[in-house]
Amino acid sequence: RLHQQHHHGFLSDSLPNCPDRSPYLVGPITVTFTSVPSVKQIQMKNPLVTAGGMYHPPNCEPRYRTAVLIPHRNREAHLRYLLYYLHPFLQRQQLQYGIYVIHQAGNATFNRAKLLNVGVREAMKDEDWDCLFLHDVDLIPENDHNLYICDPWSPKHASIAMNKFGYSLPYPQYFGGVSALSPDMYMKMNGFPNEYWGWGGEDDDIATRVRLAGMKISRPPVSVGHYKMVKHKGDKGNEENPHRFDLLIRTQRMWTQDGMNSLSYTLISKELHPLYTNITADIGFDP
Ligand code: UDH
Ligand code: NGS
Repeated sequence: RLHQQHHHGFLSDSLPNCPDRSPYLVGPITVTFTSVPSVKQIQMKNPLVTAGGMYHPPNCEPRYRTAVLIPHRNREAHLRYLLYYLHPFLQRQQLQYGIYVIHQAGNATFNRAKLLNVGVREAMKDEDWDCLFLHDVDLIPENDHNLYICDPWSPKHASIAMNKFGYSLPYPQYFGGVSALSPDMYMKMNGFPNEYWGWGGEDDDIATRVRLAGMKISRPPVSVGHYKMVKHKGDKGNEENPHRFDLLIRTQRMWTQDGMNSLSYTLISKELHPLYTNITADIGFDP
């Protein structure tokens, strides 16, 4: 409330609700990766975004509050492409939103799923988000009918048609890239696993956890689930995880013990950048 008063000079109750369907949607978007946009350029194009990458529609009371959480280390150029496209995309959807970058401190092996757990815990301290979008940094949505809101009953897999997989799923159980859960659903499955260090398998584990927690993955129509990936090579510090198949056999036994209820990390900093909130955490290393 305070935030809105500050913004508009009057109480939010005097704003009409945003319409059921945003009038600003355009459908397919052309995504290109030429020169990396600068932070200044992105800021200029998004004057209503406030410190920490927060946004509230100026003229209506939003129906949804979405936090976008991006696991990150050493992908600055990708991050700028994503911010360049994502801020206008989310604004056209008339959402209240915040963008969080969860940065893994140090050089230990990367751990995508644990970073996302950290992001959820930290983001929920800021705001009563009703939807969490877990978002790889190198995937740009190509159609704004792909609404960044949660399904009421199901974890949603959004990146179902990526260009690198010929705009289809690489395999039916694939749950990588971009997914969306309400905080309740996230907690119901005890969040994501903390023990996947390095590349691969954690997304398959997450898909299994969804099922074990008694939920079912939903997917949007293929045409709206289009994503374009920024091309890149494998990262240093995120080599293939040789233990991933062993871990995947144990999901059923582990999901209630490993997750949000076992999460431990040291928060190093939480900084409000003009275009996102940067959470830097020491999440430890592969024991
Ligand atoms: N990420 C980083 N920095 C890293 C590693 C990963 O920011 O060093 C983040 C980033 O948000 C990325 C996500 O974690 O989008 C997933 O990383 P990934 O390498 O698993 O997936 P991506 O789709 O690349 O980016 C897959 C191609 C390389 C795999 C080669 C293994 N055989
Ligand atoms: C599977 C991996 C997933 C990964 C997917 C797509 O084999 O983590 O490939 O990978 N599962 C295992 O390794 C067990 S990609 O083509 O994006 O590199 O997301």
